[in-house]
Amino acid sequence: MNDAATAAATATAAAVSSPEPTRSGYADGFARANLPPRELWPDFLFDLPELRYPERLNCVAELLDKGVERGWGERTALTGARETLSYAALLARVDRIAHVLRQDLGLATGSRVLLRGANCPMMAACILAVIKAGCIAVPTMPLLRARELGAIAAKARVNAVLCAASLCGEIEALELGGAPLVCFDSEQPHGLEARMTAYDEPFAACDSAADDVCLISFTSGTTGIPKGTMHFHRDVLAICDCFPRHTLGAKIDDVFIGTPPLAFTFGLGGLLLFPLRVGARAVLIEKLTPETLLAAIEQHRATVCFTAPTFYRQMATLAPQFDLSSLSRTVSAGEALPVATREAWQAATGLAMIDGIGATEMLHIFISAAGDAVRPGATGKPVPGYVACILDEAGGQVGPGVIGRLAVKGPTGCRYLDDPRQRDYVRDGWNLTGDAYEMDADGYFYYRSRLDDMIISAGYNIAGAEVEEALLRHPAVAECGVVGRADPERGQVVEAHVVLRPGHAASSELVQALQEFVKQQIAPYKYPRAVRFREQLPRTETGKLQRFKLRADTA
Ligand code: 3UK
Repeated sequence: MNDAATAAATATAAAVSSPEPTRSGYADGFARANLPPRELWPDFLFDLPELRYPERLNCVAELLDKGVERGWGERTALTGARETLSYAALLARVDRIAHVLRQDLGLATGSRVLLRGANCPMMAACILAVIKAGCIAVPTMPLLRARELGAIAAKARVNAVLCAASLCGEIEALELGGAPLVCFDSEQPHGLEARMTAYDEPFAACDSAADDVCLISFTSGTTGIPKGTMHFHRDVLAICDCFPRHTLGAKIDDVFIGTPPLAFTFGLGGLLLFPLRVGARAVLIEKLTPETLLAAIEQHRATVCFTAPTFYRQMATLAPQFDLSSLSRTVSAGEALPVATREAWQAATGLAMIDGIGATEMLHIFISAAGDAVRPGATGKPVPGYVACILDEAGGQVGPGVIGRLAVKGPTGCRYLDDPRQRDYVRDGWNLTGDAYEMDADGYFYYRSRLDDMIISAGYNIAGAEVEEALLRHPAVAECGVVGRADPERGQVVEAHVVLRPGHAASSELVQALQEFVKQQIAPYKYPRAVRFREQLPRTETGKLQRFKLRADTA
């Protein structure tokens, strides 16, 4: 290659991976200024042609305005408990809210807007409007209290808050440094709906850069100070063009439903962004239980469901009472999917579960498998667009059959907002999720445990999930969580916390029966030396078991 050709090739490569930031479309430079230093970024991969986005990009204009231009205006975009919005109606609403943000509240582009609300069309419209207006969405979960909200508002230096009227109490208790609070679902004279009536013009989307931050999502971490993960306009489209396109096979006539909050990126993608990308419909309902989710699937003839493994386990028992014939794909994420749960769900519905591991840092799912590619016990293979491997303590890649740290890269990756923990999550360009995984010779990835949850007992490494798997096969066990408890002799002992199914009573005979049952299935040294019965297990709003609470409970 001559020099000119080499230079041209380099220039093309540079444009694809955009190592230098482009001209920001924002007046307020807070987000860019607080990105981690370049050398601490993960590598980004844009090998797939569908991931090469233009330099100027507003992801909401791409998802919504383009959808209407494509002729989807009359199609249903969102169905809530009280209202249904077509694509055209959603666009009109988003534009009105965007006018309120920029004109009425006078927010500069690049401002951070904290959002608080349960899953419903209005919450969805607010998130989209913030991003279309060139502001940065900071969605928060309904169960968060003033102290947690205060930490998030301070870290992201929020300039305004949009909050569902029913959840305003916790926000009013905050010191927001003058940032306006506007309530929606409200009849107040200064509420969002009242302010929106002043505007019915279309809103021209902010001319943002593909690498301008549009979303700061705080990790649902069970401990420590929350970490804000920063995502670009291009990242939002990249998640739509990877898992839903290649693994899920999202289609225009799909009806998406599920439980994860829109403030959790699992829900934001699965219940809003993915359906919009293909012109499909999303059903957004708050406070779902296993029963009401099943009823809603039947009522709305949902085709795609997103929820956590424990929800599927409870739904499997109830499924025969409902007509679920519309469902064709069900996605489980947030926690490891036990084989017993996969089997119970498949027996009840005939559906092979699509397990997928995602992370707030990665924005969405990056290892998964669907249909004939499913291998029970494995999460799956890297979703097209991503690569993954297993690393040892020293950072070297290990081969099949060796447990190590899961490492991944792709079009999305970790960029914490001003946080020293960036160095822990990203090493040598790889994103380290904090999970212990193992690969097989065919390239399938198997979850073993969280790295910091590995139980070490009398010199053996024991993955709690494996013991949970075994216990879940017992007919008396509804749910369980297995942790290591400090022990003077063995370092740690395996301790099982068990919720019984109705009709079973706690007894020392049952403890022994469960211990024997585990020994029959897996290496006997892994059996739970302690078994405790509980009414329920402590979980986060995102469906994750709070193991630290089990360990702390010495009662
Ligand atoms: C665990 C899984 C085994 C794993 C998430 C889908 O869960 C999400 O994001 P979080 O930041 O947590 C990430 C951690 O959760 N995990 C998630 N899925 C699985 N473990 N099997 C799975 N299928 O420890 C991971 O590191 O809360 C999930 C989409 C978006 C998300 N943010």
